[in-house]
Amino acid sequence: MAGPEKKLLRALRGESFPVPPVWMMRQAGRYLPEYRATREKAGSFLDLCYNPDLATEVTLQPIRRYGFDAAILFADILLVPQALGADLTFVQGEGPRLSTVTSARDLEQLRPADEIHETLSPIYETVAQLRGELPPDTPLIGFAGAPWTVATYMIAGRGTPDQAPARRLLYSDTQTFDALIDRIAEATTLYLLEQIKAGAEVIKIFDSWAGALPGPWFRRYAIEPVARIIGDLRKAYPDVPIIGFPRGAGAGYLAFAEEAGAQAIALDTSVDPDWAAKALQTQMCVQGNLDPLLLVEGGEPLRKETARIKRGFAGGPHIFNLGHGITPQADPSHVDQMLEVIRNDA
Ligand code: 1CP
Repeated sequence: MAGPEKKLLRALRGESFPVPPVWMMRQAGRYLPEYRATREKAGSFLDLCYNPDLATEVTLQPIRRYGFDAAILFADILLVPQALGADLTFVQGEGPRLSTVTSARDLEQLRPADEIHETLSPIYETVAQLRGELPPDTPLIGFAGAPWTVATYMIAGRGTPDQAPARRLLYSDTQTFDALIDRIAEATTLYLLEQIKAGAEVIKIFDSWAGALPGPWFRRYAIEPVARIIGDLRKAYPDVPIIGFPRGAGAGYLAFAEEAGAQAIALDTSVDPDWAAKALQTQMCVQGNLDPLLLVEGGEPLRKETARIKRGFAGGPHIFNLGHGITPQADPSHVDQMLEVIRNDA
């Protein structure tokens, strides 16, 4: 693509910078008054996701306010289950509720993976609109959930602290569980291919519950399905970098880095930067991993930990980010404090 080389894309290709590129997970969200106002206008969270004008607007809000080095499409990982035919609602203050898939019969009720596009076409429209409206030096990140994480919501019908329903289905009806993982993986590949076709320049795959997988199953369900998706995306679009996020993987981060085929690995808050700099950053670009609670706290603790992460990853390719999403309780002025430390190139 012509035009200025975007810093985030250069980091993903292995370059390091004295001032790393920076964006934040959930950078469009309830901590911002302008987001709350737009969301109110949209009606519900899902109405916001499926309204290309308003979804474009909330994607751009944090770029205008903070000048981040990347924008992330405003959507949700649970739109794929919805496109597969699950009933989905978001209960204010409580989170998502879905119809559940816990048997071969439930699985039969779902749509084939290649029938998702009718539901998801407004999302592709948002991507295209964003590519027209973003500043030329701000790349657009498209995303989806990883099959395991999406399956945990489809099986339980909601968020749970430990993903017990999904783990139980894995043990009690492995065949149905595997078929569900395969259906989600296939749909996710098609969804991400369309996002790239519409203009997404980077893809992030969120495996937010990778850490809930029992160790012996990590490779089979957190690495293999993601590796298949990445392989298929790269066959069609070899130059689009992919960021993996096996949150909570612990020791599994090493195997993920070596085997999933991602160009970068996003680190959760539990990962020690000193370890990751030696064990992971020598192989690929790393992204992370400030504790989002520090953006609630602000002040000296925030400045100190921001500087520690910046310093810890100064020797290689790094995208500064949080270890998980920014919370609604975060103070928008604390984001400025974080950015001051990152952008001061001393
Ligand atoms: O406005 C609101 O009240 C809804 C809050 C909200 C927002 C702002 C939800 C509900 N989703 C989103 C947007 C969202 N979700 C984005 C947009 C882009 C950005 O980052 O700015 C992204 C990338 C996601 C991804 C997502 N959704 C993940 C993976 C990342 C993570 O945080 O671990 C997950 C697990 C979800 C599911 C989901 N969606 C929303 C909630 C509250 C949840 C978690 C449900 C639960 O486990 O209880």
